[in-house]
Amino acid sequence: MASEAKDKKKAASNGGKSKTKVYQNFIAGKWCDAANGQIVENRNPAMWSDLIGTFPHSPKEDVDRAVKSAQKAFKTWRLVPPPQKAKLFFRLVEILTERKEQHAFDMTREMGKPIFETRGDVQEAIDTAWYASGEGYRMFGKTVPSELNNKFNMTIRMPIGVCGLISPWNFPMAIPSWKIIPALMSGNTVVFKPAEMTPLSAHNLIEAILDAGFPPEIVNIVHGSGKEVGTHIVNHPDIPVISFTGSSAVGKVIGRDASYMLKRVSMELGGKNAQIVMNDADLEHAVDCAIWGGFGTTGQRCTATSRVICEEGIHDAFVDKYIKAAKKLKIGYGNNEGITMGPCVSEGQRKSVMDYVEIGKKEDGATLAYGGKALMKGDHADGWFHEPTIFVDVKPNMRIAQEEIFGPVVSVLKAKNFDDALKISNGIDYGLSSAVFTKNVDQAFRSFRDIEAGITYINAATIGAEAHMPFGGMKATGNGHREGGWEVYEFYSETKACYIDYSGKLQRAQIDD
Ligand code: UN1
Repeated sequence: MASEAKDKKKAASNGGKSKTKVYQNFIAGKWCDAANGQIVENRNPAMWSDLIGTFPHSPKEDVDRAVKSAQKAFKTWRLVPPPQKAKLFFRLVEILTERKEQHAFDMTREMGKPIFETRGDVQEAIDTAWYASGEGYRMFGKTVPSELNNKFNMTIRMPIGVCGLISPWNFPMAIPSWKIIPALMSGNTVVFKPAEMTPLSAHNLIEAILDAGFPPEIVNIVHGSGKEVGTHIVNHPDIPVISFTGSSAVGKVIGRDASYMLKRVSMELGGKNAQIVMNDADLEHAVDCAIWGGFGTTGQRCTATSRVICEEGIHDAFVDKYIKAAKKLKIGYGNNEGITMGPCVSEGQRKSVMDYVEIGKKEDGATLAYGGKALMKGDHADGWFHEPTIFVDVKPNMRIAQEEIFGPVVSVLKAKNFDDALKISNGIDYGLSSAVFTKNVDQAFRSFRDIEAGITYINAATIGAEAHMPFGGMKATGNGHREGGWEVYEFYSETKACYIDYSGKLQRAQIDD
């Protein structure tokens, strides 16, 4: 692998042996160490003693170098006809498909979700590249009739420049692909900072992009902290476009700073998604979906089902079956056979889950119905495991019903009827995903109309958005932009209004006939 530095001198502590893989940044068309030579370790959250490799811990000078190169590369990349770009994305589809199993294995090893989930994560990147290869043959503008004779109006789409892309650890290849692929397809160049906890999947994606034959200078990856590398990207005067996925707290700062500099900024932030279960719902199906939505990815999705709102008549039966189903989850290292739920991504993340369980236990009236403990013994002793946890008798204003937990904790609430369920579902700051289980078509359509969320599913879990559909949320979940599908191409391109007057004389709009 070209990217693994031959010099093993900097290998981090692994008992004095020098087998540790040393990964690098990719800046200005070359793999390179951080300018200050600093490195950080990447470890397996299911087996903390498993050291995966080391990655650069870059200073902001590395961002400066990446931006300079990306600016230069933009001058030529913007002129490459989109159908030619499309062919490169088609090659990327082939390469990622060939490497899917290895990339999934690597991803499970570095962030913990089971291999069947990480295969899906890689597939989401493949789907995103498929979509881009088609989009390259469209990139439509519009023709619009002019109000004057002998005049022609149209709009075209223009690339913008260098895009600063900052991604989270829970979808380590899918979310970077949602950003990098449409940014490049639209003719921009990229400076990419992946999450510190999942640098290997980001590295794998960049390597696949380079192997597909894209001009190397159009994409840069700078590993490092949010505080130094991320902040510098957001505030860099030569990066006009910022896309960030992460917490609402960080998003507010990024939004403030980037907007002040008049940048185009897209933010995908938190969620507190509810699954509503009406009395007429198919109970088994609703339980299956609440297990997948609540405990898939160990609850570490922005789209995770964090609340289940049951109509009174189905509540007790639902809770009974939900607990029985949660007991069947097999918790462990996700590259092992039969595992259905992995660890939390880090010690800090598990600590935050444990804190929320304590908060839930103290909330007046809430009952811990299942789980509630960190798993620290036997096969679980070397990782950041936590039991799937279910609270019942939860009231809408409790902290566990309001705040994003980002872990395997689900609150079950009771609703008197459909209107009450909608009110509870909407009674939060966030608005990303939502689900309603009902056989009543009127309620299904009212859900689309009345739920304050960017995504509403009928009879399907709150997780599992498809890459060619718009993805994003309302309220505190973001600032109105969408990733995925056709909408993201609006974000990564400017619209230019073009007029051609072929009358040969002065024609004044709004004045002459
Ligand atoms: C996220 O949780 O940040 O819809 C993204 C889903 C996935 C993407 C989740 N396709 O659950």
